[in-house]
Amino acid sequence: MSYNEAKQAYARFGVDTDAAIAKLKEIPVSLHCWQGDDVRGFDTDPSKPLTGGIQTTGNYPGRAATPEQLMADIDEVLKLVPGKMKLNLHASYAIFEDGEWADRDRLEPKHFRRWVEFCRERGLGCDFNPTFFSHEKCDPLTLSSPDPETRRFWIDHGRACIRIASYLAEELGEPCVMNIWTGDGFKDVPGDRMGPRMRYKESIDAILEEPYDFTKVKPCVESKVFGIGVEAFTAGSAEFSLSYAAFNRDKCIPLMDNGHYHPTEVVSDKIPALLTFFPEIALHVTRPIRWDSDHVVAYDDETREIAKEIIRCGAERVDIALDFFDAGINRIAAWVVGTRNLEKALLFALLQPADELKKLQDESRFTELLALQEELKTLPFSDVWAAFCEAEGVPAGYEWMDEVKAYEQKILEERR
Ligand code: RNT
Ligand code: ZN
Repeated sequence: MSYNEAKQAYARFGVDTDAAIAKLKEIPVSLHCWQGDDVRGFDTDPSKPLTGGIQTTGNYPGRAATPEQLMADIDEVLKLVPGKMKLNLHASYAIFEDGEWADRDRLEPKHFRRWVEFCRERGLGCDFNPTFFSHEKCDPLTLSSPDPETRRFWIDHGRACIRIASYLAEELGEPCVMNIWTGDGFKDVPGDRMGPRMRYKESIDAILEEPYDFTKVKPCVESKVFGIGVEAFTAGSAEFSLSYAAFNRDKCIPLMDNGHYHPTEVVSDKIPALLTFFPEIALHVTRPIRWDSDHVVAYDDETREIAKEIIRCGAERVDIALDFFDAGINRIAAWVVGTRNLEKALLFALLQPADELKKLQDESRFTELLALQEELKTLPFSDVWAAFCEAEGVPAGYEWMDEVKAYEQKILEERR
């Protein structure tokens, strides 16, 4: 079928495909740099383990080990994904020049100068994350540690990151979402739950005392139910993080990662729940399998449901970021598949006759509501997707894989 026929098929349901494509082009999605190197970064010894309750599994060859390699890999991904991207960096991706090195409490904007150049040349905005893991100062706690010196170090890190986030926003002319997540927690039943929570709260308060313009720097607090090695307790639980954000609405926003809840909970449903009260929320889109496994985002029911809620509630109120890392398959392919899938889900959502569906529900016409939603699933979506990809200058179909294979042969295999 051609795009024109697809356009007519959707028009019969009152959906304007041109408008959907135009809208999708304007919705920023933050591309996480950490898929390229298994969340290693450049500021610590790469042979040391990843800590903080997260884990990458697999050792597919070709991991990016230098800033140049990671930048080249990101460029390869950008060639193959449609849509408006931002880059999402972690503090551990600081680039030190001339043999200089700075610990995390001493990081400065200049350590991200090359990332600014990278983003500017490609017209990308940039988001940022303090890195409260994979570091010797995790005792293993960070912001909730009972040791004031440990807390001081990590508070200083958070404050340094606010300054860096301001710099990124200023230089690139787009707001910088700065996400606070720690793996603070315990493997087994704690002897004290309140202490760590109170310290965590006070530490985040101290970080947010660093001055910033909330229209440009958007600190978030990301919650989590459990992690590897921190199965029994996490300081930044859902109730803690949400309450923190609610009580500090004038200076931070809540972030939901859809891998961070009990397996039968869905983030799609939580989006309008939070947007009832918060002007803006942030998301990490991932795919949990039985746990927070951070599999590559699939074009599955929950991803589509998340996308529908983003679109229906207003994409301008949701900061969308990707957060997955698979070291068991070609990392570039993993990035491309997951990112294209989120874009597909957003397009699918934009191609829903939202007003009609709402009307059917409000008029209690539930038979038609079900029937119509099922009918929409088999409209010629792939033709609209192809038109979107074409307009964005990226391959529409599986031919993108040829490009990844060629890159693997030419570049990745050289890294062995
Ligand atoms: C971990 C959190 C966190 C990290 C990144 C690397 O469970 O989801 O967002 O994945 O910051
Ligand atoms: Zn996350």
